[in-house]
Amino acid sequence: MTVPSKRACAAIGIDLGGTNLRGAVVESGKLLGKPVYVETPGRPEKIVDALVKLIEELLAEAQAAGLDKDSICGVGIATAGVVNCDTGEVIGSTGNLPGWAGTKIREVIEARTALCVHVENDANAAAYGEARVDELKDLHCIVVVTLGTGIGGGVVFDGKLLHGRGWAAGEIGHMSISLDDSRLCTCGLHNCWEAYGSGRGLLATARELIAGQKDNDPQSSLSKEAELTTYKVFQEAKGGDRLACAIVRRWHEHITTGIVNLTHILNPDCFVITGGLSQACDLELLKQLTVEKALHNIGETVEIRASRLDTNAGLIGAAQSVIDEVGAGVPARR
Ligand code: BMX
Ligand code: ZN
Repeated sequence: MTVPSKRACAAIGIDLGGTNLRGAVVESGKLLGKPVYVETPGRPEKIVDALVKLIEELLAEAQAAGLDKDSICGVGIATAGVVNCDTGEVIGSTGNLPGWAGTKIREVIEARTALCVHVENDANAAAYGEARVDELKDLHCIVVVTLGTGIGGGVVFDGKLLHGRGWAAGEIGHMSISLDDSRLCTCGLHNCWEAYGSGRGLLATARELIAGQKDNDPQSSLSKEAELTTYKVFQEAKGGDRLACAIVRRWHEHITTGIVNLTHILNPDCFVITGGLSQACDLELLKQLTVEKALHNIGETVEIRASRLDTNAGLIGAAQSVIDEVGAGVPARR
């Protein structure tokens, strides 16, 4: 494995989600070029091949920009799933990445690229990246919520990520928010927050509300959609479609339920909302609903902020963690 030079302060960051792999070279907390996207292949071996190919591509891009291989600290990989950061192995995964659990990402990528690799859960990596942003770096407790294919989370206390005994701290998408067993999550459990507040959850809510419509209700164009998409629901809501507005409102109520639970457990300084669906989220409405549903004085004081790093939070945080690890000279994973 290449031993990075002490001066190295750039790293490759990759965010591996259920839909895309997104990678970039990160230097001093900023992207060197535009992020490169690849569709996430369906099988674990193919995902590993795609990771290696992406790393080679990004190394070439770094070299073209004047960085030699020695100035690259290593590769930070943010992946959906529960990750043992000491070994870099995925130890748990939902149906969003079938068969991914058991993949020794660090071992195989280090062997194939001769670079140092740090692997972190995607939402934890996003939280690590966001918590370094100037306005947040001195706060005591930050909770990052990623709204996308699933709901991910990362909790940062005094600048350090919470990992938990079995590395599953922050798997907030799987907190139970119902008792009626009507929603099956991709993790195999019922009633998970993710089954309501993620993109898939929004579509499940849409199907329920469409099915509950009465014949004499004003007809929504969503009822005629052969294939519902989150995009379509948000578009129709923007155009004032009443059913679409009701679906989006219910989605916000579902998201608020998780935020209120976390507020009572952690009493954080702030929540940062990120992920592919965060742009569709009305943060003022979330705050208003949180104040309504949380204990007096707790809901009022918690901030709900938009992400500063946007959809690059995971890859920036992952790159930063490998830079910090190499800088510290010792594995500083917990
Ligand atoms: C799921 C779970 C989390 C992940 C979250 C967000 C898997 C494969 N994923 O709850 O580990 O953080 O989704 O993932 O187990 P995303 O794909 O929506 O970004
Ligand atoms: Zn679940």
